[in-house]
Amino acid sequence: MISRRKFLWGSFLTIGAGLLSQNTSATERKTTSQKPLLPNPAQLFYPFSLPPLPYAYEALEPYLDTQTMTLHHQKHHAAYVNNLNKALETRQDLQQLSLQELLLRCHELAPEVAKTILNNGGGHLNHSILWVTLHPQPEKTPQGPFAEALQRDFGSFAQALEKLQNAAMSVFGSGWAWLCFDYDGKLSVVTLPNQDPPLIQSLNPLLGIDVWEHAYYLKFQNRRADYITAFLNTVDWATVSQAYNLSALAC
Ligand code: MN3
Repeated sequence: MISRRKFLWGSFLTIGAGLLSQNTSATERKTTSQKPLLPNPAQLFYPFSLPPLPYAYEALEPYLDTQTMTLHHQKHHAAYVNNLNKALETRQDLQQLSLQELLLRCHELAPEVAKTILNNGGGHLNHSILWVTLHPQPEKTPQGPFAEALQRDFGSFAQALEKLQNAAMSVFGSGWAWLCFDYDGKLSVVTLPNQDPPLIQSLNPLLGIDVWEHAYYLKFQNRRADYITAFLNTVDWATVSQAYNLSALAC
């Protein structure tokens, strides 16, 4: 059963994307919104595909190394996409559902199918968000209503960063730390295990730090704190700001 709040949340995401595509011409969009949009899971359908990285594998050096980026995208992310497609191959009933619907409703299915969809659908969505929030020449400062919301909900941008870093350090085993906002626009930092996406907690993700060992072990080994510091050097806060500001406008 999907709660009304979650139903509204789904519509909210869709309305946000719709406003952007219908009310702005391609030229206007280029001038007002030059950053990539975070993927909208309500618009992703079977068969799912691996999105290309929006930069070269070596582009985030020296912070995130070429070999890790290559394996992370071509092997780990690709495996989530392939396993998700494989799980739906013989399920025409599920092939009609968006990735958002699959993730919100998978608990209604047999436990093994539900687990496969959550792990691989979540993995696909989380990594699709991850790649677009990073940039070789990142904007270092949050902008617009998002900057004000950070101050309101954390005290300052620096305090928000500290909370996110601490959360990423605190994840036990495999998982992610996320900066999210809820239906009311309130920002929060949460940790989620495995590939559980913030969506299933009725949270809209803005930035996730992947602290699975595959994300950093080749270069940083057990030095997770160094990885988190390096990672944050590649975050494009203009993209993250835009993701919040566009959604706030759609409210
Ligand atoms: Mn990963």
